[in-house]
Order: sequence, then C-alpha cells, then structure tokens
Amino acid sequence: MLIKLIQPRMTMRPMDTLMKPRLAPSLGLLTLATLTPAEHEILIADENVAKLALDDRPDLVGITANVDNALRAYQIADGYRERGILVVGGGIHISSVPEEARRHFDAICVGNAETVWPTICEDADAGSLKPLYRGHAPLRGSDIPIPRRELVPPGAYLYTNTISTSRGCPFKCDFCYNSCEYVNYKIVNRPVAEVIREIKTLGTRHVMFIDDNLVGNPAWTWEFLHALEAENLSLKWNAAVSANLVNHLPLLDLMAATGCNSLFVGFESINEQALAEVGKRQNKVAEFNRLIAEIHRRGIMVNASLVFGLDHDDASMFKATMKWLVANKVETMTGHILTPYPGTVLHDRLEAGGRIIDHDYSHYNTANVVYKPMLLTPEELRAGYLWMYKEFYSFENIFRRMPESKRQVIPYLLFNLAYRKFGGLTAFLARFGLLTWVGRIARRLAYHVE
Ligand code: B12
Ligand code: SF4
Repeated sequence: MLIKLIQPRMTMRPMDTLMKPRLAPSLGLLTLATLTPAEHEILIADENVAKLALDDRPDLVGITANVDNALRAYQIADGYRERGILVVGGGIHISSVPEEARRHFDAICVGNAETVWPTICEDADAGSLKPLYRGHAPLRGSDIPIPRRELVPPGAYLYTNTISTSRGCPFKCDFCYNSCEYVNYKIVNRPVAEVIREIKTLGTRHVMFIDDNLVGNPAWTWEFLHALEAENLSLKWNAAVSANLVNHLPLLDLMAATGCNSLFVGFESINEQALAEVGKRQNKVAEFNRLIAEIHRRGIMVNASLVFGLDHDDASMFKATMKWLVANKVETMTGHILTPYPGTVLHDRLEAGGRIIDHDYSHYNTANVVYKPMLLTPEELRAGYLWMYKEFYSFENIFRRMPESKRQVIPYLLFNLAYRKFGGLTAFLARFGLLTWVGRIARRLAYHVE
C-alpha cells in the first residue's frame, strides 16, 4: 500500500511568525513511519511547510490532529473519504474525543500507536479495518521506536533535533491532556541506552527534549543524565520540567554538567489558590524564586510557562506576574490563556457550568478566550495576555532581565530580539533560503521555543 501521513496546518497566535509552523517535523508521524511494516510505502505531507495535494489516490491516509487543527483534519479526512479512500485518525485531540472524531474517519487510534499501528496497516490491506483501535494496552518504553528522520526533507524545518524520551507525566493538571480519560498511565520512559543511541543518530550536539516533563520520573532522569555524562557527548540541550524540580537539586547539578542550556518550567501562576483550583499541587509558589535562583546559579536559562484567566485571577494578576518575572530575571516567558481542551477535567467542569462560549476549535490555541472567566471579562483577559507579551519583550524589560551568566547573554539577546521582538524580520530572512542558517543559530541557542 501507499500510505500517506498528513499533518494539517496549525493555527497561529498574534505573536507567532512564519517560523512557528516550520519549527519541527511531527515526531508522531515519523514514529508511525518507523512502525509501518516494510512492504508499505510511506509519504509524509506536512501542510505547515508545503501545499497539500488533495487530489491524489493513496491506498490509506493517516491524519494526526491536535485541538487547534482538528477542524482542518476533519475537512481533509471528509474529502478523501468522499473519494472512497480509507482514512485513519490519531493524535491527542482524536484520542481525547473519540466519539466526535470517529464520525470523520474510517478508523481512529485512541492513545499511543506503538501497539496498534502495524495491525491497522494489516487490517486496511486486508479490507477489514475496524472503527476503533485502542493504543494504550500497556505501553512499554522499549516499544517506542526511533522516528524515521531520514524522511524529513532537508532545510524544511528549523529543528530536526527533537527527541522524546518518554510519554505522559505523573501529574494530571486539570487543563492538560494528561487529565483526559484515555491517558490511563502515568509516565513511560524509554530505555536509557535507546535514547543515547537516538541522540547519536542526530549528527548534532544540540538536542531538544520534547517530553511533557523530563523530571516526571526522577530516578529515570538520574540514570539517564549519568549515562549522558559518561558518554561525554558535549551536548547542549533544553527540556520542559515541572516546578517540583526544586526538590531534586542534585538532578539540576547533573543537568548543568551535561550541557543543559535552558529549562521550560511549568510555573503556570504565582497565585497558590489558582494553582490548587486546577489540581497543580506539585507547585509551591513560595519555592518559585529559589528554583529560579538555583537554575540561574548553574548558568541555565528559564522559560516560564504561565496560564492566565484561572478562576482566582483578577486584573491585578498581570502586573504582579510581570513584576515577578522581571525581578527574577526570567529569560523567556510562554503565556497561555486558560483553554479547556476537549476531554480534559477542566473542559468537563466549564462545560457543566455552562461557561464555554466558543466551540470553534481553531480558536483553541491558547491565544483566545473561549470561556467565561470568573473575575475578569473576556476582553480584559485577552488584553492582559497581549500586554504580557508586549511588556515582557519591551526593550526596557529585555535590558532589565539580562542574564547574569555571561555565556548566556548572546543566546538571550538573540532569542529575545531575533525570535520574539523582531521575529517577523527573521522569518522574512528565513524565506529566502536562509532557514538552514537560521536553524543552525537557533540550535546553538538550545532554547525551548513555542
Ligand atoms: C513538540 C510539540 C509542539 C511543536 C510541534 C512540532 C510538530 N510539528 O509536531 C510546536 C512547538 C510547534 C507545538 C506547537 C503547538 N502545540 Co504543541 N506540543 C508538542 C509536544 C510537547 C510534543 C509532541 C510530540 O512530538 N510528541 C511525541 C509524539 C510521538 O507523540 P504524538 O504526536 O502524540 O503521537 C503518538 C500518538 O498520539 C499517536 N498518533 C499521533 N498521530 C497519529 C496519527 C495516526 C493516523 C495514528 C494511527 C496515531 C497517531 O501515535 C504516536 C505514537 O504513539 C506536545 C505534548 C505531548 N506530549 O504530546 C505538545 C502539544 C501537542 N501541543 C499542544 C498545543 C496546544 C500546541 C499549540 C496550539 C500551542 C500554541 N499555543 O500555539 C501549537 C500548535 C500545535 C499543532 N496544531 O501542531 C497541546 C495539544 C493539546 C490538544 N488537546 O490538542 C500539547 C498536548 C501540549 C499540552 N500539554 O497541552 N507543539
Ligand atoms: S505537570 Fe505539565 S505535563 Fe504534567 S500534567 Fe501538569 S501540565 Fe501536564
């Protein structure tokens, strides 16, 4: 069979530039490619980087979807099915709302594909495709293969050095996909030796770990970082971590020793009650400043993940958060308007309270207010969110937040100016065949971008 795997185009936020859709290839689709039995041919089509041909006739189409591009995924699936071509859907959104999604596909895969994709291919080939495949029959770390990066067109993306060492997270914050019913496992880590082997296949010394939480299983992280240290690969890397890293400072020492350059930390809010309201009990606001200081002391930069519009947030929260970010010299901020992803505990709660006011999934990219906030109007929330980005990346605040560690000054300025403040110009340059060049610099920064 000729199997076409499609990533529909993502939606853009006001602060995104054309670099955003070209950040990285879909590891989900490259993983499906590895899992595909050898007799089939694979074609990967990413609508973020090239126009999508929709008049072709593959034997089977597989589409991945997150919430913001779900409507586009359904539209593509409906089009192929009208022409009698079999279409399978998978990915986080499809897994979160299987009853809705199955109306658009001949078959859907709920959860990870490792244990079911070969069967789906076999059934499609035999003409006996079933409507539903559940992929969460105990996934073992050793089931997760190395994605087929050789299928990535050269020069199409800023980064191809993304690696996933795990699936899931031990926590289940109410707004996160990890709180969905289908995620009935905690964290699954790959064998350390396999991850090291994958790093060596990258042919670069810069690695972006895209796990939900690199410290989700501290014992595994300890073993992994020791192995990385022993290999002496002189890496530069970045990753996302939960704020309870403050309880694991020896891990932070090892991170610094193995080349960690920046950490994306899920602080989410500086309001303890707001954190409790969404089940984020692992975060202790009183420990945030100490965590940032400990990270900085080791020459590592911080990208603070923040969520605005929680039920305890009023209009004073924007200025208070800005003051905290600047006082702590936080190098980067990724802000989100609280968004009830379908299938999450948060979604069910807001829906039950009649508080969801916008059901258009293409607005669910954390830059729009799709629900009624408690202590703010939707307009105040949206304006405050936009103000946070503008104010955080003002020249004055870029200057005030300058890192104390000298070796971080250039990456810091490049990120704050070339990616955020003048991102439009950088994206413009990238269009003129300079993406590889921009990518090379970006990889050297080893920064976690979104
Ligand atoms: C890397 C990443 C990005 C990269 C994407 C690079 C790329 N081209 O894929 C960047 C930074 C660009 C990005 C952007 C955004 N992201 Co993002 N991102 C992630 C992250 C951290 C890892 C994704 C990944 O590669 N996972 C590893 C792969 C192997 O897993 P997977 O894709 O789920 O695939 C497995 C299964 O789902 C299944 N599967 C997947 N597709 C298919 C298809 C078929 C046919 C089948 C059978 C099976 C199948 O099989 C795979 C193997 O088991 C996830 C968190 C996470 N853990 O997934 C968030 C995540 C997917 N992102 C999210 C969001 C919201 C966004 C943005 C909207 C953010 C924003 N504010 O702009 C945008 C737009 C996303 C889009 N439409 O593509 C949410 C999605 C929530 C939801 N309910 O949909 C997540 C879950 C983060 C979170 N915790 O909330 N993101
Ligand atoms: S700690 Fe982060 S990844 Fe884990 S459940 Fe909470 S929001 Fe999701």
